[in-house]
Amino acid sequence: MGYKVAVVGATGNVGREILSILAERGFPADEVVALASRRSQGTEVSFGDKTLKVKALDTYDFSDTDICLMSAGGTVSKEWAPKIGAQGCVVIDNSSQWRTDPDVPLIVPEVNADAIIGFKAKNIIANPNCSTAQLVVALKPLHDAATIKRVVVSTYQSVSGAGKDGMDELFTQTRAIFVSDPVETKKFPKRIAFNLIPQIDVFLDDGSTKEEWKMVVETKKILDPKIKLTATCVRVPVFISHSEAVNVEFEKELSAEDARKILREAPGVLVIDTREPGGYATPHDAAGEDATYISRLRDDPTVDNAINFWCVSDNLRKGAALNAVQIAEVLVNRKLITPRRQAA
Ligand code: 11C
Repeated sequence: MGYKVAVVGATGNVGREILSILAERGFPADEVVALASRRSQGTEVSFGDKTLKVKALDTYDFSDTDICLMSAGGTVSKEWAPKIGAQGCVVIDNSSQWRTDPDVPLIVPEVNADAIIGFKAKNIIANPNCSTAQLVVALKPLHDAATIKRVVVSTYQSVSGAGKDGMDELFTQTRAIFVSDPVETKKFPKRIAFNLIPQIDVFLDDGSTKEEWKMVVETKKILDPKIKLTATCVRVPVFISHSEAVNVEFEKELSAEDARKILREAPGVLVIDTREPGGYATPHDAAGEDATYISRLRDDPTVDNAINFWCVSDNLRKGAALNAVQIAEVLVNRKLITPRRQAA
């Protein structure tokens, strides 16, 4: 018998993407169950060429479910992940609730798959923030080659990072501007259509935002606590894919040309960089794709051993759903879990 997999938050942007990636990649599941709040009970969601009827999370029995892919926000995760884990089902959580817990591994399979073994403490594995996931995929092979000292990153994050409401707000405001209707602002702190907003998540005491803080602490946990990182996170009027302008300073010598060769061989990375008009990846190119795209590789002549590059990836896929499914694949491929219904 194969695995039984539950998807919590199945009606959301990321939940729907998880279902489609499980089907696309032929995940070895005998049964996939779509779960959400009672409000969504009975809603139909697609799973490959099948349709699943959403069941209510709070009445579902996890005792024979092997893996729960959860994308329902921090509050749901705080309450439910420990309860589900205690029933012997491994939770792969997309929220920020467990990422800094020392007993919960924070995993990007291309970067730190070996750390997954720590899941046994709580039966919970955390998926990083979307802006961190694509960044560490690009940084890992460079860190292995020349040891990263410092990273300066500016992000250009799509509205889908803020969920369906964020996407609806960009659409509605854009339409309102075209037909000269009043522009309403609900989800974002300022107008997002034909604008950009240098704030993602709440402000912290030091003037940074929580999104910027997440990039710092998550990169340290996944890659190396010695790496210094400073971030400026910006919301842009793009529906899907986050982009990042990255400056990296190394301990050892590493040119942009060396980096290009290393990144061409790196797992999960696709280099598109022909130094001509259009010879780089844009958010539109990355949407619906699995890779982390690297473009605009060049030396930084203002400091020793430093390079600049541009990094783009689909935030709903590598930044969330794809990474979560890849974590589930690591559990299965490394035989860290066996189907519970077979054992019974
Ligand atoms: C955004 N990165 O673009 C956020 C969304 O910690 O998982 C994901 C938040 C998180 O708004």
